[in-house]
Formats: sequence, structure tokens, C-alpha cells
Amino acid sequence: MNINRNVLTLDEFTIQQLRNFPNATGELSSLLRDIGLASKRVNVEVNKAGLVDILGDAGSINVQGEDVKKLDIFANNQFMGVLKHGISCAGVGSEEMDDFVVFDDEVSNNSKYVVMFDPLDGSGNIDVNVSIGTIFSVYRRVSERGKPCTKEDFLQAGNRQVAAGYVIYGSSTMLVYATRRGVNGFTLDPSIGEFCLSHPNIKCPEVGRIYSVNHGNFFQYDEPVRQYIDTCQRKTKDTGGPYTQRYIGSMVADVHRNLIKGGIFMYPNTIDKPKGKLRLLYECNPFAFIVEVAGGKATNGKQRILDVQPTELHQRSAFFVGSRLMMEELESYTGKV
Ligand code: AHM
Repeated sequence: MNINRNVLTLDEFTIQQLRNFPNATGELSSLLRDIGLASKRVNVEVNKAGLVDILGDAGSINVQGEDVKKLDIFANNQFMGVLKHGISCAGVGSEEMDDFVVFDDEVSNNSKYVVMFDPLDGSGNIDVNVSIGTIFSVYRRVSERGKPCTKEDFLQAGNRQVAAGYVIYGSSTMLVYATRRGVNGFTLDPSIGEFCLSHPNIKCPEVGRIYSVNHGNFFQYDEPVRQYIDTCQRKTKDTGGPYTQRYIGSMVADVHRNLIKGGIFMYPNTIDKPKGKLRLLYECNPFAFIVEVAGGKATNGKQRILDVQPTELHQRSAFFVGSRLMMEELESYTGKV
């Protein structure tokens, strides 16, 4: 049998990275392994989502007599479970939970990190077989080790992230994560049940031709944003166009595509949602970190996302993210950030 040993698994890759840091404890690698495990379990359930009518709807009892949980609750429990039982995480914040959760036991209290996650982003798309995803973000805690973690650990600015990533449950399932050293993508090989390095050292093209925004809200956006969208629509060959509008309504899929192909994703504030829709801690910060490490930019229209000091766990934000030169063109309308 021909085994391609050039293909590294997620575990092999993170362990290899460790060798560059003789003093590293391996806690981050262990955390990423835990996240990889939870996402494989979620992947299995996401793939069965279409069978929900046969097996029983959420809230009902399935044929085995078990409660059928909504997929987003299932995903939340999986990520909570692996992180609680692991050795690297002192507590978690989740888009699905009102408050953060402290894992108050001896091992967790001595752990270095806290993790924030959106267990199943875009879950409104599950019923129609559109890609959905998990987003996560890792911070070194600021509270004293040996004691339970505190709210301050979770309310850190995005520029203090140690790592961030996402899992996209799509035509294939991928885990992409960034540390300050780079962004790497792993595709799940279902035959061996492992994430394998498929997209090493991802760089976001400086410019692309895709803009992603909910056009249905056009007349609710501020004038400078409308002007920029108008410019996108008028691009010709001579001005770097024509542009293509692509908007799935599943942020993980939209930003993943633009990261790889080059493009800009926008979720501006609207009249109905004056603070924006997306969550700063669970959605904007992780993607801002990933895209910046890959060479792109991310702002709220006024400020670099990663410099915003959060005040609430579920704080919302306007969000603009993507290829550097496209972001700079947007800033020529909204003001330089
Ligand atoms: P959710 O937290 O309810 O899943 O909403 C988040 C999703 C993002 O994935 C996506 O970019 C956005 O909401 C789409 O919103 P809209 O339908 O308003 O364009």
C-alpha cells in the first residue's frame, strides 16, 4: 500500500510545531486535539441532520427512546465536555450560554487557557443542507493560576488571542486554525477519521473579486457602506473587476471562501440592528485574528476589531473582514482605520 507520509495529521502537526519551542508545555496542542475530537463528533451528527424527520425532530424521543437534542445544543455539549475533561482549559464561554462556565477542579484551575466558542454558527441553515461551522478562540488567562478563572479572562481584547480557528462542515469537513506563526487548514479524511494538513500556511490574497454582504439590508446600511457596495457593483475590468457577489448567510463558509480566494465579507450595523448582528467574542474576534495572521484586515468600520476592549460576553459588533486592499478601499469610504 502506498502511504503518503508527507501528509501530517493535526496531532502530528501540532507536536511538530512544539519542537520549535523547547519550553512549551504542550497544553495548546492538547487543547487543539480536544477541539478536533469534539468537531469530529459534531460532524457525524451534522451529516445525519437530513434524517431528522426519520429519527425524530428536536425535542422529541427517538427510536432508541433517547431525547433528540437540537444540533446546536448537542455541539455545545460536545465542546464543553472535551474541554472540561481535558487538561488545558480553565473555563469556557459559549454563544449558546448566557454566562461563562468555570471548570472548578484542581487540574482545570491550574490550566493556562480559557476558550470561547460558537458551537454551531449558521445553524439556521441546517435544515437546507448548507455548510455550517464551529468557531473558537483561545486566550491565556489573566487570573491567578491555581484558582478558578474569572470574567476578566473572557473579556480580553482580541489582540490577546493565542490561537483561533473554525471548523466548516461542508462538502468536506475542514479545521482551520491560526496562531501568531501562521494559518493552517486540515481536511477530515473520513477513512482514517483524522484531520490531515491540506492547506499549509494559508495567505489571504491581497485583493479578490468577491464581496459578501446581505443585499436585502442595503437601505438599512450607513451611507458610506452603501457607497462602497455601489462601487463593488460598478467595478469593471479596468478598475479590478468585475466583482462577484457571494453570500451564503453562513459566516464560516462565507469567510472561509474569501480567505482562500480573496474577497471581503461585511455585516454592517443596520437600522434594525444598530450595534450589528455578529458577536464580538464568538464570531468577530476569532475571524479577525485568523484573517490578520493570513495578511488581511478586520474592522468594525471605525476601529481594528482586535483592539476593541469588550465589556460584555455577548457584545455585538459591525464586522468587515477580508483582503487587505479591498478593506483599504472600503476605508476610503468609511474612514481610515
Ligand atoms: P446565528 O448566530 O443565528 O447562526 O447567526 C449568525 C449568522 C452568520 O453565520 C451569518 O453571517 C449571519 O448570521 C447571516 O445573517 P443574515 O441572515 O442576517 O444575513
